[in-house]
Amino acid sequence: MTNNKELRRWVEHMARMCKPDKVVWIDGSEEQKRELIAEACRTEELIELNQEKLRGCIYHRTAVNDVARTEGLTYICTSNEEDAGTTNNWMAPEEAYDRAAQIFSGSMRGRMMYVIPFSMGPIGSEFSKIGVQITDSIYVVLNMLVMTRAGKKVLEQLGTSGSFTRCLHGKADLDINRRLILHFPQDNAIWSVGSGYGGNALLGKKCLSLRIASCLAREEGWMAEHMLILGVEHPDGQIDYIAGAFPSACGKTNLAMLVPPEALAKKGYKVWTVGDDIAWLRVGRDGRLWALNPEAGFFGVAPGTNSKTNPNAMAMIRENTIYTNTVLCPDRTVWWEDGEGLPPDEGCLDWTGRPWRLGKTDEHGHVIAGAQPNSRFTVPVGQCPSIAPNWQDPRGVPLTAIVFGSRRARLAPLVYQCFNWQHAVYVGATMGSERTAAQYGKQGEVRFDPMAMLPFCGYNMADYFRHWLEMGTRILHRPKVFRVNWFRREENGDFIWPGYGENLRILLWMINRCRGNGASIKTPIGYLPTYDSIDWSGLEFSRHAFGDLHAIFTEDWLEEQALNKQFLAQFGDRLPQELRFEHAARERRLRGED
Ligand code: GTP
Ligand code: SPV
Ligand code: MN
Repeated sequence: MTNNKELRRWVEHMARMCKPDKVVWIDGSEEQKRELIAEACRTEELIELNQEKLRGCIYHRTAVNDVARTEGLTYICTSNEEDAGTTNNWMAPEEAYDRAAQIFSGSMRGRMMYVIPFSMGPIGSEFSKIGVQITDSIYVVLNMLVMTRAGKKVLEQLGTSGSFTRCLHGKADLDINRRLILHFPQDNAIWSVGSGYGGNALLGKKCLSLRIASCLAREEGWMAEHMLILGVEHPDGQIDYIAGAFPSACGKTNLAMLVPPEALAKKGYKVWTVGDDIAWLRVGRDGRLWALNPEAGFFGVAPGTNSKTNPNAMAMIRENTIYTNTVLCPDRTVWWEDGEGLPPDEGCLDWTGRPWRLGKTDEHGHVIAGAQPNSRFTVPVGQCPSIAPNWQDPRGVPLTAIVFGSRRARLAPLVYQCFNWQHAVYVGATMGSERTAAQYGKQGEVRFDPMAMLPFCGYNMADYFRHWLEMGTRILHRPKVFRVNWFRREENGDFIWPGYGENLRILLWMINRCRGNGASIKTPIGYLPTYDSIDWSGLEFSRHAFGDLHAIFTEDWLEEQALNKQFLAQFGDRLPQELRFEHAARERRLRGED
């Protein structure tokens, strides 16, 4: 299959350890894909969905304790513990290899070992990175075929001597007590065992394109970020590109596929999708910051997706889509909470495979969700109706603005603009967000998630802040940076802001600001929009509610300052001085001393 000696040796070596019945190279052909689907349907790893209503779609249920990334079992394995930093789990490389090897040993007996050569970024682009993933899961192979550019053409690109990230994955017995997700930045290697879920198992995604890539990016002078990328086209045809970092399940996919409200569409505004999860950022020869989406598919959250919230997503997931952990309806279609219409009364199975109907309760009277809250769809990027025609441009797209967004019931206002790059790095570094179903842990609890990268930065986070500051000095035309929160709530718990398509109004204010227009009010935390600086055409939204969205609760902010201080203290002397300075400056402004 390949003349790349290093690759052949590695695959042989891994096969000796895992002892599969057979090694199968993934070539990227339709024919091989069809055979794999047929095989997985035979063993019930997959269920074929209704081919009239959902052509080319398949369904998969994970093990019940394998429904989200397990950050507690995710490690950065560097010889020096300090290089992983306080926000990452660390394990010495020798110990990590040993422990995982024990689990991998013989774990593929009676199974196939699939070898998937893949490229993150367009094949052949000077910015792309090649990986090769070994796995014993057909479900993982099929996901990788969607999420990356995979197969023979990648081997051709790799040639006889090209280097690649070695990505070893095995389900083993899917026992959470024997699960490890290990990163070896010094060896350009990833070993993941014991999970078959998303970010734990599709190693091109968070493991390679963020954790390993962030290490490379720091050495090579670029950035690997947990960001969506979109383009806003103006009535005159000009397009502004924006990248946005939001923690998991906080709205990247939805914002990336935004459909303009009717009144704004009539004026000639359009939104183009470039990426929904990962952005690789580089300084271009023109001194601007350029963003590339290294992925080829979307792995999106299903619950909450419907034709009102995200019509583009609804249109793209009718074909060639892999559904994971949703409800399975009797006609072999799928359903999820806050999706389209109501599920049938009879014959539905929930994500665990048990009979289920809407409103079903457990022995304590709690409603049982039919779809796992982190259930997902996997779909090729090209199927998105709003996909930007230039999304595969190897250079990426030039950024006008960067957005940090998170989920806060009260503290953060709808939007504000950072004073400058250094202030923005402080705002990003101290971003708190309520935990979602995308990772294990107490839901709703606020945790710090700097630049939405807490679980994804492959090295010491203090050095990551330093890297952000340094990048700022290298970008001649720096994007302006904004902070948003679509999730502020009323006393009764309802969201104040309608969100989704209406978010375009906020993006337009940002772009205006970048062009030197758009009124604002200077506050201790940043520049806030005035009511009249927002285009309200087609939406009745009161001045009063707008005020509620932007109220700054000084007492709360001072409490937050104390938490920020505590959070930053863990980085000790490694924390850039600039952030301490920004912290003190905000404190003074909040206390009215500046
Ligand atoms: P990952 O794929 O985990 O990285 O998440 P993501 O950031 O792409 O999140 P996604 O867009 O899938 O949104 C997650 C949840 O937030 C979904 O249930 C959405 O319906 C909901 N959501 C997204 N945008 C908005 C918004 O503007 N307002 C409100 N209220 N909810 C939103
Ligand atoms: C996230 O959790 O941020 C995701 C899903 O995008 S996963 O691929 O599992 O990381
Ligand atoms: Mn994500």
